[in-house]
Amino acid sequence: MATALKSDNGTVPANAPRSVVEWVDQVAALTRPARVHWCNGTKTEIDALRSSLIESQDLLPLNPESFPNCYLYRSDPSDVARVEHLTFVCTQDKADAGPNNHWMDPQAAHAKMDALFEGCMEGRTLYVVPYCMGPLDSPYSRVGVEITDSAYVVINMAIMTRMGTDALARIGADGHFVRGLHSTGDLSPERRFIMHFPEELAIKSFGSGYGGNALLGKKCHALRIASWQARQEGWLAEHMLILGLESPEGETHYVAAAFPSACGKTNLAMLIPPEVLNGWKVRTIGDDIAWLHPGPDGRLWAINPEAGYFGVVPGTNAMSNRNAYEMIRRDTLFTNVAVTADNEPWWEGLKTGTPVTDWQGRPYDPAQGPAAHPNSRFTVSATRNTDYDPQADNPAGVPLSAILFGGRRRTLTPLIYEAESWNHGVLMGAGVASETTAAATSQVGVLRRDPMAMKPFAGLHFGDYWANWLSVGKKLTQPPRLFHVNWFRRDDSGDYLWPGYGENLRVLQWMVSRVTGKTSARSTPIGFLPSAHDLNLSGLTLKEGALDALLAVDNAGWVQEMHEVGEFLAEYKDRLPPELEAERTRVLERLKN
Ligand code: GTP
Ligand code: SPV
Ligand code: MN
Repeated sequence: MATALKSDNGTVPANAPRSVVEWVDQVAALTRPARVHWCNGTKTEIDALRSSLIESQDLLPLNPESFPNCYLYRSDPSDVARVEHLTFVCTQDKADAGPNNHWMDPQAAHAKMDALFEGCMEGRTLYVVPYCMGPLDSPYSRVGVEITDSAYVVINMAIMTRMGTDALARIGADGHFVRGLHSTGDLSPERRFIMHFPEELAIKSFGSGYGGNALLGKKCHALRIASWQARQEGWLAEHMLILGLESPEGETHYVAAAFPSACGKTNLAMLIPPEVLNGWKVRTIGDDIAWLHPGPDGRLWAINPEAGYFGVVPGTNAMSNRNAYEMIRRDTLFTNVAVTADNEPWWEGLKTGTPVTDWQGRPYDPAQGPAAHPNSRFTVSATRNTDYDPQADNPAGVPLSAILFGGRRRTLTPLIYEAESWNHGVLMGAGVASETTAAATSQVGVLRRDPMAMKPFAGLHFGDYWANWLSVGKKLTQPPRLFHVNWFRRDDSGDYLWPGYGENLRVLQWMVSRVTGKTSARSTPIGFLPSAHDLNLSGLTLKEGALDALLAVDNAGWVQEMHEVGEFLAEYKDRLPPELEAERTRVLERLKN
């Protein structure tokens, strides 16, 4: 049996499969680390890694009285978000990556990346991080190993995944695992690439230590690689939250929702009902990723592959999301927030306290921009959420009653509308458009098509991805109902028409009443909408005219929209499923009549 280099963590774990050991050896020969550390995921290990990061001042302890066991990490100022222009899907046939991805020939990509990885870990530690996406005992879960030279990545992966010895044991039983190789390199944006090889179940990421670029179990594995596998195997890997909504009568409905990055998934997943709606209860299964499988009962079953939250910090306060606000007051890793004189974390939208040091560690000066980076993040275990649903650990997952698509759109798309059929819903999801956010490095606020919130994350041709959605739908005898929502409509002065956050429950209520058949709806060319009196608005004051605007279908605007959706879909040419074009034509005809 091959042996790895001498490890400072004792030796190679007894349960390490040969395939993993051999791969670690190959990578160590290429990257030439000073030592190899096989992670076991124990508290002792993570505590020691954290202590070493504190010693090197990479991690700053925050106020231990008000924020016990909380730490601040400041990234390189050029490394604060996902880099979509440097993210590639490398398939043998370029067509398989689709016009929706940047593509590179796999051989060329390996050569490029291996040249960067050569000797890059000299003097550093190579960490071997075995992880399981999903409950350890779920048939739907998948395993991977990330090799990284960043201790910050290791402590994040320990929160975000089931990491360590048990995951390694599952690889032994599985045989297959996703190989993720990561190095922060010298953090030069010139030498930063996130490469995916779906046919090889491999990822190579170089030059960034940030979230989605570096925590390879998350977007790289659980979305880009998994969406490729899902299409081959007949399931769905999606950028969705999962929540359980319990009515006052004690009936629970599980709902998944796909909103683009920084468009409200974590907030909806942790919703606290407004007081007038007491008796309702939301529990969180997941806040970012869902793996959906058609079950033998004809329902669609969802698991959350993650074990923690990597959430947007700005905007979190006791009013908007009290759950998250309380949750991140202990045992939390903050990245790129500001700090107060009391050494407490601070961010825009917190509504209390004053920043003295900005996210880059400079004395705070409003002339230099926001105090916290707009994409500053918290990493925290899901179990810290007081409304964490124990069903999240159910190996079978939860059966979905509804799926929501949504985007951040200041005009046109109503507060909520419902698809007439699964295929119509797939068109609705495919046509999602949303204003870009700080979660990726590019201009913010630009409207772009982001089908199913998967534009940056589908590791395959969108035509093939939609075909898979349609074929999954055919397997479901009790499909979830499909809806589209928009919390982000604005008036001419730029103010939001809808209060959002906890008040979104009123929209979920209508959705549940549709699922249970307890309410009728207005049939319009774009789908079913509630009338104003169908929504429970007690105790809510909206601006004059807001509700009418939120529930209106602007015919001329939608004709234009459907033409634009048509142009967008046409980019997918011969791989575009004809059913989508048929649905679009049907909607357009209705709009014109
Ligand atoms: P990712 O983690 O990037 O995938 O983001 P996410 O979809 O989980 O978004 P999140 O819930 O973190 O919200 C992003 C931003 O939108 C935060 O600043 C929130 O305060 C804000 N936000 C969330 N929900 C609402 C809402 O209903 N209305 C308004 N106006 N803003 C919201
Ligand atoms: C997103 O951008 O959708 C996130 C954060 O959830 S990241 O992990 O960077 O992808
Ligand atoms: Mn996300």
